[in-house]
Amino acid sequence: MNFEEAGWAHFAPHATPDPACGRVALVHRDHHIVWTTTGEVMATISGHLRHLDHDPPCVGDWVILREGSIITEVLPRRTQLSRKEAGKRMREQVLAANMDILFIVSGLDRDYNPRRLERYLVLAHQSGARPVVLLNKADLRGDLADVVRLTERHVLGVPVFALSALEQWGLEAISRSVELYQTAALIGSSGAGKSTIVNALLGEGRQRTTDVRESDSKGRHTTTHRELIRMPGNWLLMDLPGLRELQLWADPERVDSTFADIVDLSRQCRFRDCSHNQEPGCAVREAALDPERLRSYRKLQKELVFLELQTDIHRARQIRKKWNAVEKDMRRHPKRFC
Ligand SMILES: Nc1nc2c(ncn2[C@@H]2O[C@H](COP(=O)(O)OP(=O)(O)O)[C@@H](O)[C@H]2O)c(=O)[nH]1
Ligand SMILES: [Mg+2]
Ligand SMILES: [Zn+2]
Repeated sequence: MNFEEAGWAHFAPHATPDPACGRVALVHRDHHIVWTTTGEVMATISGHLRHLDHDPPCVGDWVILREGSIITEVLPRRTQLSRKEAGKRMREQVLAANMDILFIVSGLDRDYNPRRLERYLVLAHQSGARPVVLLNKADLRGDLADVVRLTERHVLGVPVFALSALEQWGLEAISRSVELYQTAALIGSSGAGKSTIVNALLGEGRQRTTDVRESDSKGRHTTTHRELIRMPGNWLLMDLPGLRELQLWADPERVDSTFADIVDLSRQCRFRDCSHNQEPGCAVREAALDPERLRSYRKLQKELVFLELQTDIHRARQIRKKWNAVEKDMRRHPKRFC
C-alpha cells in the first residue's frame, strides 16, 4: 500500500504522513490488521494506549506504529460513526472512522421504514461523512419511481438511488458517488443486502451473505468483522455489521439537520417555544406534515436530550470518582504533592 491508495489525501490533504503511519483495515478481538507502506501487519495496542481509557482503534483509523507492529497513537479522526455502547454504560462506541461517504442501505422489502432511515440520517449527520441512501432489492418493487420520490421527501437533499445487488443493476450509482481514493462505509440493518452489494461491486463472493428468513425478512448476523476493502476503481469500502441495537450517540442538534423542513416551519410559528401541539398560529400543524414524521422528530429529539443528560450525570460521577482516588492518594503520600 502507499499512502495515497489508503486515502491519506482525503484524511489530511495538507500534511505529510509520518512514515510510521498506517491505516487500520480490520479489527479482530485481539489484534488489528494495519496497512503500512511495507505491507499488511498484524498489530497490537500499546499498554500506554490501553491505559488512557481511549476508545480502541477502529476500522479506518490512521495510527502510528512503534517497532512496526505496536499501535501507540490514533491520529485525530476526521469523521467517525458512533453509537451508544450496547448495555447500560453511557459510553460512545466508535464503529468506523475517517470515511468520506456513508451509504445508508435499506432493503425495499419489509426492511423499508422511513423512521429507521431518519435514525440512520441522524447518525450520518453526526459522523461528518456525506450520506447517500441506497434502496436495495429494487427488483422486488414495481413502483420504483414513487418509492424513490417518497424517500427523497423524507431525507431532504440527500441523494437516493434504487438498485438491485442480486440482479446487479443500478450499482454504478455507488461508484459514481465516490471519488478516487475516498473511503465509504455501508450501514443498514442486517439483511438489507450490504454484503451482496460488496460482492456485486467486487464481482466475487468475498463477503458472506445469508438467506433472509421468509417470515420477517431479517437476515441473520453475517458480517462479523468491520473490514476496509479495496474496490475496483481505487476507492475503499467498509461493510459494517448490521447495527442490531442501534442506539443513537449524537448531539440533539443533529436531529434538526435531519428534519430541516420542520425546523424551517417552526420559525414561522407564532410562539418561539411552540411545541406544535395546540398552540394557535402553529406553522408546523398548518403545513399538514405527515404526523408520523413530526412524531419521529419529537421522539428522536427526546431520546438525544435524554442521552445528553444521562451522559452529563455519568461524567460528573466519573470525575468525582477520579478525585476521590487522588485525594486518597494525597492523604497517603502527603509529601509527593508539596
Ligand atoms: N431480492 C433481492 N434480494 C437481495 C438483494 N440483495 C441482497 N438480497 C438478499 O438479501 C439477503 C441478505 O443479504 P446480505 O447481503 O447478507 O445482507 P447484509 O446483512 O446487509 O449484509 C440475502 O439472501 C441476499 O441474497 C437484492 O437486490 N434483491
Ligand atoms: Mg453482511
Ligand atoms: Zn408550532
